[in-house]
Amino acid sequence: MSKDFLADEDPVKLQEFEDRIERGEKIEPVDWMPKLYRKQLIRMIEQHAHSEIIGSLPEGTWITRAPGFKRKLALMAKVQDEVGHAQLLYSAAETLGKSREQMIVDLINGKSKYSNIFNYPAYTWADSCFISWLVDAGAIVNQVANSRGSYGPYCRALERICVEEAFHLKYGHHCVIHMATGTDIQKKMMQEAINRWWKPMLMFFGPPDKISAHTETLMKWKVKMLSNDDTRQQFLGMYVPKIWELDLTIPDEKLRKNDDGKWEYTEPDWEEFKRVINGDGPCNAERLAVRRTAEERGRWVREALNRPKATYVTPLA
Ligand code: BYC
Repeated sequence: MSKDFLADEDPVKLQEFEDRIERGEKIEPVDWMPKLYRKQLIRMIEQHAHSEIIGSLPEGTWITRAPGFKRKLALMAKVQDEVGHAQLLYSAAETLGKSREQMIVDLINGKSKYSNIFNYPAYTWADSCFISWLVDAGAIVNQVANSRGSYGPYCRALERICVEEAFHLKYGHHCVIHMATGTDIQKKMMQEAINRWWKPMLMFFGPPDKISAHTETLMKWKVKMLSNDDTRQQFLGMYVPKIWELDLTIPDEKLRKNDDGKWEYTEPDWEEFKRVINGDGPCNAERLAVRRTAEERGRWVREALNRPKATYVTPLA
């Protein structure tokens, strides 16, 4: 597919572009780039931005129900950070020529994708703890790698995001430790959350390399610095021992580290993954309905800000 897309590119410019990437140079918005590079970056950064916005919804519902003032403060700050990450990422995608308004329209119409994992419900506080620790952990593995990639604005956004995510990770780990070492009921709640989220978590890193549509092209151009399987393996290596350390189990009897250092696991249901990312998961309709409402209610603010000849009234007092 990528060959067809590249057929009408200037071969000299394409070679120069690929040489620059090979040398580890950053590509900036004003630089020449193949149309496919631009298109793939818009797709990926836009999906990432949407994931930050939608990802703040399952956790956001726990702000009012967080157990205690300190947890409430920390969760509020975390959710605010996630929305801020979306702003950074929408700005990075805009440098490639797609407007923010169009990205939001494509999200709420179901045209653009966002991460599979946020289409599952956060039933209990323990679900929110799982997201804060392990979903953020998975995101960090992906983002630290890709922050060393080729497109300047995306890499700089990722660097900044990773610094904030590191705080989220500590907060999430603290929450899970508290639950796992608390009362029997707390520990049971945490275990049930792990059981619920494990398969969507494995899917979070994308389909296996052998069926991943975009990995080869994106890795060649250093947009993705690790393949889906390598990111998943890195996550398993870093976090399975930490989960076991807390005397929690993982709902996969096959899960183990082989002598070659690779983790063996039961493949999640990739048909379910396809259904969920294409709009048919447990919470897709609810998530998009929330964004649609936000778009409608906030429209007057955006229109006012965009009015070229806005007149401002001086307050009387
Ligand atoms: N979910 O060829 P592939 C966060 C799609 S937010 C949905 O392997 P690619 C957080 C893929 O788009 C951080 N769709 O794709 C926020 C493609 O479909 P299209 C989330 C997925 O791009 C708040 C098709 O499947 N992180 O952590 O090479 C609170 C084929 O896949 C998924 C990012 O967004 C998925 N999981 O690789 C707490 C990272 N996986 O577009 C936490 C940025 C695949 O052809 N994204 N698809 O219709 C990436 O790094 C890459 O896009 C992926 C997939 C590794 C996810």
